[in-house]
Amino acid sequence: MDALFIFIEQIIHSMLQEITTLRSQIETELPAVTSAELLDQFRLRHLVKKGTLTGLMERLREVPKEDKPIVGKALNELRQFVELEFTRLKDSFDSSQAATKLIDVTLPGRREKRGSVHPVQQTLDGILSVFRKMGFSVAEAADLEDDYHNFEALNFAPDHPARDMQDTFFIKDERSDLLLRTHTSSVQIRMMQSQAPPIRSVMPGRVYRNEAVSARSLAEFHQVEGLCIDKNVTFAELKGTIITFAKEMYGANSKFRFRPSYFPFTEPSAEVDISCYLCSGKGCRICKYSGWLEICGCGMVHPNVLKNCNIDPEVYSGYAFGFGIERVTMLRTGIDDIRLLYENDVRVLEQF
Ligand code: 2NL
Repeated sequence: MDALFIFIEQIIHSMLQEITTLRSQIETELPAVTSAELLDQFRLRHLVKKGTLTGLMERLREVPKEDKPIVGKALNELRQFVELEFTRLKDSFDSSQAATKLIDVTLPGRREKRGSVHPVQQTLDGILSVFRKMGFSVAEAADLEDDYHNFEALNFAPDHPARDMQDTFFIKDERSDLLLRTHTSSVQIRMMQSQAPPIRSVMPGRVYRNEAVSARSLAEFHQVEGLCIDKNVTFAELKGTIITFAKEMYGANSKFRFRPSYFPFTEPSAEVDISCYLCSGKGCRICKYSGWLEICGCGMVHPNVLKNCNIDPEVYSGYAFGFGIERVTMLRTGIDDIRLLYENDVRVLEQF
């Protein structure tokens, strides 16, 4: 019994001795580990499966259960010490390597990508500045509208196709008549209802249509509409306003034509074309060989619309017009796919 006891005592003693010896051996080795290569050799000596530390760990099995905590603790401390030293050296070699790379002052600088005003916003700014010069004020209202301001007051028949779920985004709500406005005409209705003529305003804003996205149309886009109400306002004044505006925007040499059209809220109604900027009317791919590009819709405000806003059509008359800002941007920039305007690819945007 005594002999066995002494034998076990010796095992513990020699294990602890070996741990101490290994530690001082490693401590003397460390100052010599001065490169990544030497560090790797250090790792192969001590930290791999066949290394010194695992060797000692395996011999922990020989230690009796009640003494395992003391020897185990000493071994763990040694392992932690070695691993810590290893990471410290590894980090210092890694970062000194990175530092040498960073301070290569001969490398050319990387150019900073700078932001700029979005082409659609540039177009809007240009449009508004022209209309301000012509005496128009600017008005805005919420994107969320009700059926009355978006359709009813604008003389849309109850069964008009635009009122279909297919064309308009309706909001699911206890109030069933909420929708995302399909044009900014709703802002004009609100203005006519809240202030007496004379009115001379343009209304820019985001509008929504339940349409498939393609190179030519988006479900969410921007419009500017204009409205002028006063005594003795004529179609001639409408023509003069549109042509003056469009010459400012597209150049004084542009030619225009007014074609009869139909909108529920204007009578008579017209669509305006500009001579193609690319072929000056000769016919090309952009104008589909017609020589003309459509730029806006317009007309004299329908008497029913005036009545809905408590304006007497016997005393007052007015004109209104509307155009898509993305469409003007495409004509101005030559971008032929409307989706490019919203993919926010810097390579596209930085050109304008
Ligand atoms: C187009 C055509 C247009 C109007 C919008 C309007 C508004 C009121 C009364 C009468 Cl409150 N008219 N707006 C009139 C004619 C055409 O827009 O093609 N837009 C993209």
